[in-house]
Amino acid sequence: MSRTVYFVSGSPFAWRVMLALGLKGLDYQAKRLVFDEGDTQKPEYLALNPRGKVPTLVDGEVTVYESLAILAFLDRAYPDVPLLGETPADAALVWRRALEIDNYLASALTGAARPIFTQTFAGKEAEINENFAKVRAEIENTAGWLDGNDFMAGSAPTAVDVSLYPPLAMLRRVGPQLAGVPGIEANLPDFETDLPELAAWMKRVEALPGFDAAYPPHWREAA
Ligand SMILES: N[C@@H](CCC(=O)N[C@@H](CS)C(=O)NCC(=O)O)C(=O)O
Repeated sequence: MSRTVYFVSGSPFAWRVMLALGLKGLDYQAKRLVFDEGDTQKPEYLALNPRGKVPTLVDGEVTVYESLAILAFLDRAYPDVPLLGETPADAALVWRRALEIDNYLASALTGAARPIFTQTFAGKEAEINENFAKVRAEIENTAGWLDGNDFMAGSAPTAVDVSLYPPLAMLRRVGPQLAGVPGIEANLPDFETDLPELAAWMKRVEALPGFDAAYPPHWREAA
């Protein structure tokens, strides 16, 4: 049976799905789309995902979009290596934290970073800096989730880990570049020195099966 993930390089929502597939040991074909080429707005892609966003998973006869829905589908379809914990209480914790990532961290990150990367930030500096303050608070909050465990919701990796790693990796990568943007005070932490438990957790995620295959190709190309 064929399994395809449509992704854009660096999309944290697509990256989490690819990490989840790797963690479960599932083979997949990664079909790279390019925003600048209009790939996500082409009729053949809109037929799969009418919102024109990535990711979309096509798994045999099943097509799913919205990354958290994809994780839920994968966990029901392939329950080995659970992404949502073992018990109802585990599942509640995993869902809560995954939703906190999307509703608070990812939304603040988008509000802060998008105007900078699209060069439309002039006049919006105060709002962007407010979003960066929210991003910093959310990062510190997530560091507390470890609570002495190896992963974000206990001793094994879950949907929380695959959802949190991509935005943090993005922040770690862009932080130094933002330092020189006029009027912008991102003040992002240095993970190694300011949040060593989080840095150690990132290394554990980087050692998980399938990590390399999911790594954004344009980051690899730039290295
Ligand atoms: N809630 C969606 C968010 C997906 C999303 O926003 N993807 C971005 C890339 S990171 C996208 O495709 N944006 C294109 C657009 O908004 O036109 C999910 O979890 O899948």
